[in-house]
Amino acid sequence: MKLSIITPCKTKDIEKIKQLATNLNRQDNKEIEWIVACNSSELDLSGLNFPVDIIKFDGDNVAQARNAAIREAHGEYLMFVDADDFLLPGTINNVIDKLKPGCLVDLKVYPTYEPVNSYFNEINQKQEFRMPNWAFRRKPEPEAEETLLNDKFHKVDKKSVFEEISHYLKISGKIIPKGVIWDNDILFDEENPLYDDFYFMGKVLNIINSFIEFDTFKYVKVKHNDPINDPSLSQIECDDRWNQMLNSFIKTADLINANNLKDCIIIHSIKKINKYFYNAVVNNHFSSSKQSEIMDIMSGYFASIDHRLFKNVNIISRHILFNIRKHNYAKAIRQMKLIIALRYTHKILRNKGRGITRAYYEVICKKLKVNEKVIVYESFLGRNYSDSPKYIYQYSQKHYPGQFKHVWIAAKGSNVKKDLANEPNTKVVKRFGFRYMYYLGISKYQVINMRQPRWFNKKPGTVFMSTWHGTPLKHLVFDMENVASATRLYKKIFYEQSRQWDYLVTANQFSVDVFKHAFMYPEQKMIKSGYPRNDILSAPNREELSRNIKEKLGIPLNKKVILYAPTWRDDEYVDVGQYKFQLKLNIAKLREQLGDDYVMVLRTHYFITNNLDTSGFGNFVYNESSYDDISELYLISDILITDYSSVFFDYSILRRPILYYVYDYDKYASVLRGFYLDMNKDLPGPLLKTSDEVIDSIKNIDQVSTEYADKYAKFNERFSKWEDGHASERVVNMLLKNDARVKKID
Ligand code: C2G
Repeated sequence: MKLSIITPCKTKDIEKIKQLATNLNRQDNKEIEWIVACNSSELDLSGLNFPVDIIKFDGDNVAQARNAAIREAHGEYLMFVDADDFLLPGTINNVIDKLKPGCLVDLKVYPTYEPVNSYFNEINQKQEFRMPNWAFRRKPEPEAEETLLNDKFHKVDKKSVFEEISHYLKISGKIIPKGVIWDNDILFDEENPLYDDFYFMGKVLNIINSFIEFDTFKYVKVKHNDPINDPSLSQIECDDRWNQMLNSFIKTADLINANNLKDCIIIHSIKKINKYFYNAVVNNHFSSSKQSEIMDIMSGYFASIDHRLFKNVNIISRHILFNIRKHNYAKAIRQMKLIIALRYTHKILRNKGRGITRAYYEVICKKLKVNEKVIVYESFLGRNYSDSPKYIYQYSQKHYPGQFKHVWIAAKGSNVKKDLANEPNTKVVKRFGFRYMYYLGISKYQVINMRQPRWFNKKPGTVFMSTWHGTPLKHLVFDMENVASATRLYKKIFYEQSRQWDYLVTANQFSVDVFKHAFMYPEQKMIKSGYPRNDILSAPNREELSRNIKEKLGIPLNKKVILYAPTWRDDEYVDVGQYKFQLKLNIAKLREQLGDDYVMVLRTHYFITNNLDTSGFGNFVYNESSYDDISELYLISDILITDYSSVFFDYSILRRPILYYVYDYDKYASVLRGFYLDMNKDLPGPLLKTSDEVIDSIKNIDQVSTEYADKYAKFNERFSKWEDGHASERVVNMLLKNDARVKKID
């Protein structure tokens, strides 16, 4: 047996293990032995695509798992592949002939946030590996050459070498001769499992000098995007991390014989400690007395290091670290605080306007007393006067007149100020401006339909209400595997922000059930009310309202109205948070075939920043993408065309026909998101892939309605049972329930 592949496994990794088996199968190589180390005997690994040896180990950490597997390995070489990582097909065949005793093979690591299952497709009920697009861009591999590690580390003063060392000290992508490991008793560090491979690879590099690097056949490392439920070793938050890090640095530096390598490792450790120390001071970790034990370990370590190596950090950091070395801990912390303050000031000055108002919030507004009478509202990041905050506001104005000061947040370029110009007791403030910061700081109530800013500091005694903005169809947050459209820390940040919500407004039981897992939000804090924004759809005077809105928009009263309201696509963006939309619906054809009886109201999602040019469609298309309130557009329309947008849940309250124009269904459903509903079964209208199908359905809309009548009724039963036109009342009652001063006027 040539190669043993070792994979530590937790019980919950079972799906990933199945995918890795498929991946190993695609290596088409008979000389691989696969060992999976697990501490539970309950793991059922039958029926995998690749033969596996299961090793049961005692203990609970990854170092123990890997060590147990090393002891049982039969291969001449060892490779460590974690359950959620994989190798491109052909990788093993490409390198196996080049393995040499005493020589380390190093595959370049390709880090990705794409979830492992996006690389696998179901084909004929079997999972098949799907080659990622980037893999096709591979250049032919040049003849891999043997290099000597010592040559590489010779020039210790080269910055790139220090950066590289952290790569060499990780096991991902390394193939190591087993003889070297067995003969030298090299094992993972079970006492410091968060840094176990640092010590392990340190020992390996101490023995092996020659290595071959492969650039194009990569080890694909899937990075974790859910630090809350599935943290990687580097994301685990635990009190012991500092101890483990320092101990592993000390142990590793101690065992290395070659001076160049030793220096590189020490420099790497100094830089890492400096960075950690900075973060620890930011988070106030070094204020408690128990941390002096860690400072003592640091001081001892620094005292043992050749002081010349400190020149690799900048002069200020060096000064601070030397103070730690000299046991001047309080002074080191003070100096670090000063650096932090200076950096913060620099950031503020660089950001100019927004930085200064933020500083105003941090330094002043955060400390101001709460004003019991102020309610702040924000809808779609201040872009609109709309959605549930609007109807909560209107209800409070009507039933608690003169009892509150209402503050609306308006983004630059929005109509909010205009919309609210004549409203009593109402102020409109510019998002991120001084007054915005002030009112966020002093308001007792905040009613917001998306997330609050990350830096927002909810004060005790205040009430934060998240109304959210739709019944979920697309997978959200913790159910989303692909967070390509969001940042690496998206889930963690979302989790922390939603812990500040006192209430979450929900439209139906289905949403309650989804939010429990998608947001990990407790059911007892959800308000089961229906959406305030939908009250208008059951208003007794909705005919009259509809006529008024049509007149306001100049829409002819003698034509029927088709509302086209698609959602955004995670992969079609111009910049962070700015998405574009390509109109795939053949509007010219729709106009030609339906223009006599219909007009179309086009409404793009609020994330879409490109302005669609509809000037060529005469008086057939009304582009209302910047109209404030989509609920009003629902009221005036006779048919809705949408796709994966939550708009149809609300629209269905009107019981009018809904068509789904889903030209990119396969991509959206499987690659971009994934849905909570089976779109093929659960929807109250047909899925249409072409403009012709859309036209045909509109021409035969009565027939479509009859066909979908049963499904529509079931859909209403499931999603709009709570929508009786009184959601605002229920929600405001909850919002103000502990406010003894207010007096409701019916
Ligand atoms: N919306 C709109 N115009 C559109 C699409 C959406 O005004 N063309 C508004 C609707 O109020 C809708 C809300 O934005 O309910 C959310 O839009 P979605 O298309 O569902 O997408 P997203 O913003 O990703 O929210 O739980 C709902 C999810 O959060 C989805």
